[in-house]
Amino acid sequence: MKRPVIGILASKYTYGKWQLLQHGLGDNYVRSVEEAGGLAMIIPHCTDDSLIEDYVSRCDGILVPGGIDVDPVLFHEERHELCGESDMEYDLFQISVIHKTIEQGKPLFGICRGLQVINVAFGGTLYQDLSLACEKPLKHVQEEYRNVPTHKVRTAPDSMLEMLLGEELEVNSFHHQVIHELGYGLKAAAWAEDGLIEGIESDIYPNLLAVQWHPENFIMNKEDVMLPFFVKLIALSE
Ligand SMILES: [Mn+2]
Repeated sequence: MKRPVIGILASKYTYGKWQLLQHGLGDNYVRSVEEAGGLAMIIPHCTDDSLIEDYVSRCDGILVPGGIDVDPVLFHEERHELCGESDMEYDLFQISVIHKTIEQGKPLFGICRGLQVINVAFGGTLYQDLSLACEKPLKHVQEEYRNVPTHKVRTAPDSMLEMLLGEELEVNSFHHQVIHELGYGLKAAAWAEDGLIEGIESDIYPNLLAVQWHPENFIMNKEDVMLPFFVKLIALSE
């Protein structure tokens, strides 16, 4: 059987003496998709909507990976001093990919910034920093290495996440922003112990799943407990 093609959105950075623009993607994303039975295809960032539509149409599923903050203008807020680096052009590229993925009825998965930008693409808002979300947030920017879980997450009963990963699990954490108001049709599917949203799904769009942690980094462990997340992405994309 042919492996489903999973389009993963490239990050944007400059490199070398001439600071030329690059399209980047962490190896852990690629390996996790391959290990779960898919083919990883990097979708380069671009500003042309017809190109974006074409890229999405060549993929069987889309994964929006981690990255920098989302520009608060996109959820109608002024920039808070604690908001990090953002790139409006890049945000608009990703939002366009998300809308086209939904239009084409393809599975949409998100990781970390991916969850945040999906929420914004559906009209939701973010807390620009964890300190604005609750009085005593857990440590969500861990010092430990990428594949080491540092906080617990509880999944919603009867959610896809519960089915895939159980009622409670240990996750890694590398985010200083979180969801504030959920976007249209989205529902919380997992929470950290401080009540912050760590996963989203949708009743309206059942092939949507996004998490605030980084499941791809667990591919570095001997036993990859997060592989079911990627297996589900591949299964929905078949
Ligand atoms: Mn976290």
